[in-house]
Amino acid sequence: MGNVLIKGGTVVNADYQQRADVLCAGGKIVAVGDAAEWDIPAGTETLDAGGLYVMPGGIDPHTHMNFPFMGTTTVDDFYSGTSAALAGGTTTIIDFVIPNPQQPLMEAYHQWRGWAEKAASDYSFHVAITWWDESVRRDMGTLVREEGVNSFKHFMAYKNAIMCDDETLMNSFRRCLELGAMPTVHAENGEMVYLLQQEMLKQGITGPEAHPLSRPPEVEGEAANRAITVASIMGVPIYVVHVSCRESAEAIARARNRGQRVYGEVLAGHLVIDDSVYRHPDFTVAAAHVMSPPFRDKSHQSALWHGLQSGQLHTTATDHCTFCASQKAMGSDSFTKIPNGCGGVEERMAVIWDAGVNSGRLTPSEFVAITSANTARLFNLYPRKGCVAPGADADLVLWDPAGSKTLSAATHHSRNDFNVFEGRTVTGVPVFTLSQGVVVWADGELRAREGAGRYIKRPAFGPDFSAAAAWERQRAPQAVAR
Ligand code: DUC
Ligand code: ZN
Ligand code: ZN
Ligand code: ZN
Repeated sequence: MGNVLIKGGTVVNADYQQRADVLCAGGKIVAVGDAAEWDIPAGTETLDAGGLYVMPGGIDPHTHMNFPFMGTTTVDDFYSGTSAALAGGTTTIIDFVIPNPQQPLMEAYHQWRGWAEKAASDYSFHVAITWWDESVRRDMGTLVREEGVNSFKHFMAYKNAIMCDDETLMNSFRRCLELGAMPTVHAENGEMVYLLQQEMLKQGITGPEAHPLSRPPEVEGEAANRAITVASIMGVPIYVVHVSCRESAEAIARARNRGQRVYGEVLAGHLVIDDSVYRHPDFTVAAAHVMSPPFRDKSHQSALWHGLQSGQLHTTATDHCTFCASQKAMGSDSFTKIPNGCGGVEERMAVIWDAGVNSGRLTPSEFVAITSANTARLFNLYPRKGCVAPGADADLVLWDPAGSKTLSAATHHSRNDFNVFEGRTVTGVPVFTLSQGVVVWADGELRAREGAGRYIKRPAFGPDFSAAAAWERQRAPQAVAR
């Protein structure tokens, strides 16, 4: 790994900005300050960052690469998906191991680890709990203690497939508490969705326009409230993935205002795309937007922005889960068979900068917080990831706030044939991306290297986390001695 000197830029961290040079060596940041005071080794590559922001590379805490789902597999594997991420300034993804019900957790985990070996960027895994028995309980312990998994995902939707019932939520959340791991939830009431889907089909509404009607905001709000309630009873923190509507944003804010540790993630797509896409006359276009939770009417977008601005919501992600037109066509006679998922891993940073920073909703430091630092903190990657400081990984994005581009499937790096941000012109773009101190994106040229990404272990929070939870439990009445 050569040395790289980034000269003359403005370093932006979540908590401060400064004009500074940055020296990278051996894949790490070794100095931040004034290069005139340093001995620069011969052969160091210099990047001129004049007029650019130097920020920690994005961390996308929610992607699905190489995901076998709804009878097919995503078109992006770990190589194409992480390559697209690097082109967009994202240098780490946290993907999901999703065991089939009854599949041993460790078997699924090793399957995903194998698929991910071709990743071009660093990556980590949340593991989904899709069923429960003693072996699941035991394997959660192995994953936390030996494999660096500190978060477990629970799908409250997808009945008859990967959905968790409340008993499994209770069992798994209790186990998360013991292990110091973070429970996360996909909050949608799967029973209600299932019944509403059947009603749509009975009424003869079989196209993609039925998708959002079968998953109204109320089903998300109910599930978010329920998961938060389970977490409160167990005294464990909770992270709600893809908060898409006012109902779940409010559930999170209410619980936080009571002092509960609840965290929320927002997808770039939900911030800027609305549900009119499902009424597009062309099936291919409407189906390309089928993901869960669905896009909402515009009024929900301001609730999500306000949550990010106020600190009641914390991270941004994409749920990057790409299916092409021929895969989406599996649902041409029933919307319930359209594989759920949309892309965005390359576009997230630019879309949020454009809609967030350029509009005055976010400062550059707040942008760093919600695209990188907060995720690093919540999932225990900080300060290795999520900040520009000596000792951190040299995962950086050099951002041109004045550069523009038009997002399109014709130019994106995902293998998908559709881009949900098609035609959107954004101002604020990544000019250089560095991964492990290597320039992997340079002014439109992608130099991703298959297999260069590393699996990143995330230690559990352990005793501190349980101590915080024990404080919650003190509030429970003590047994009365008679
Ligand atoms: N939602 C999607 O749209 N795709 C993958 C899984 C999910 O919950
Ligand atoms: Zn989900
Ligand atoms: Zn997902
Ligand atoms: Zn195809």
